[in-house]
Amino acid sequence: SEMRIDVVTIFPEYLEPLNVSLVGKARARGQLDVHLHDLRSWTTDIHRTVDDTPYGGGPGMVMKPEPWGAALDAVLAAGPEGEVPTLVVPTPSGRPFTQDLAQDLAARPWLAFAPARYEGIDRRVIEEAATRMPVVEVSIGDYVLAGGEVAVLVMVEAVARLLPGVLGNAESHRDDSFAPGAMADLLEGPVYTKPAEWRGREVPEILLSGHHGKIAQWRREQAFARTLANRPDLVARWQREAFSKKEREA
Ligand code: 6GU
Repeated sequence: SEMRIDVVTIFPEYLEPLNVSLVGKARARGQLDVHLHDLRSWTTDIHRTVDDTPYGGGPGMVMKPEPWGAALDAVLAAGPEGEVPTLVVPTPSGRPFTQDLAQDLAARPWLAFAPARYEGIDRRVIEEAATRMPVVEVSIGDYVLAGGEVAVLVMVEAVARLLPGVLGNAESHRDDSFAPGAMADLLEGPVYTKPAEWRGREVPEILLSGHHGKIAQWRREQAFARTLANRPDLVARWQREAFSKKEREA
């Protein structure tokens, strides 16, 4: 049930955090098999060139197709016979990375990530790869990073914690914000630990009461208030969904 992950990048050192904490431990336990590759090892010129000027003009540089083509050929050849990875291409113009997509990716045995720098990768690389393997272009949010490497860290961490046996107990992600089920699409509320008073601030009394039903109710209210304050778009979506359900039933 081990998952294999390949990452092709011009900055393998940017992926060093994959040795640390949850992902590092999953690797050490053999739950995750991560292979980092330097894209420049598939260049053939003395300058190890990976970029060139864009056809049609415009700012910045575009990643050349040849090193990416050779790199993806090598990644395919290095994996299990007859299997192909799902290729994840981080880009601000991709589809949004969500908990649903993290779960979809976590169910796949082999992922390959192709983070770009500059203005992106020559389009033909993505088109040709899609004839050989599933390809998904993914954005981690509505802002622009200098490259896709940090997005790979985000996605690998979100996927790794969903793999069987990676988190301490299976309960740990049941209440996650965006997890499917009762708390679906509700943000998590505040949490507290000892001491019961700190710098004159007390833990909400209800949490010390031992009334499990009232505590659960209070937590739902807190979660709702936080969702309304921080994510009014989610609340508006529930309202639209409730309205269309009523329409269907009418
Ligand atoms: Cl996946 N890549 C880059 N370069 N910028 C981003 C992004 C990805 N997602 C949001 N911004």
